[in-house]
Amino acid sequence: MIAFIGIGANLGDAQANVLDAIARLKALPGATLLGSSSLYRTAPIDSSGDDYVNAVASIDTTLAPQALLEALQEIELAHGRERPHRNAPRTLDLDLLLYGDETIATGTLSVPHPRMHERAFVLAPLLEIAPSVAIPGRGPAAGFVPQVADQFITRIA
Ligand code: PH2
Ligand code: MG
Ligand code: MG
Repeated sequence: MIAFIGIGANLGDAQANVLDAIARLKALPGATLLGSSSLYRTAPIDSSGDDYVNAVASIDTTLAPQALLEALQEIELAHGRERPHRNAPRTLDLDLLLYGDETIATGTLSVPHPRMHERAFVLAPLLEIAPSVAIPGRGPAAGFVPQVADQFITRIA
């Protein structure tokens, strides 16, 4: 299955954390890294603290969605991720954005990520590596770009 992972950080050395997350996805058993976007500096959306560093990676994986989610959470924990409150600043956040064209709604997992189409920090890196990708139930991701044009985002690397 082709899956897309959103990567974000705004605590510690955010850029290093994002790059390390990509390296860990590359090394993840049961997954092959297909691509990774540039890194972007982005203003916090519904969140406090410093600007974020964001990126998106694509993998080809045999892991089931829940197993993939748990693997992503292990990588977050390896970076000392703490969750003092919702949308708190974080050393590393890995979100399962898309899992093939599946729609998943369980207690722990919502795929497609319910707010991905409202966020430039997801859409810009996602479209960089997958220009024609569609969000199940919503349509082509590119169609949402005009609605996020007011969100600050700049490519850094
Ligand atoms: N993640 C959030 C909330 N707000 N803002 C930016 N710029 N980047 C993020 O990754 C981000 C956010 C919740 O995960
Ligand atoms: Mg997130
Ligand atoms: Mg998350």
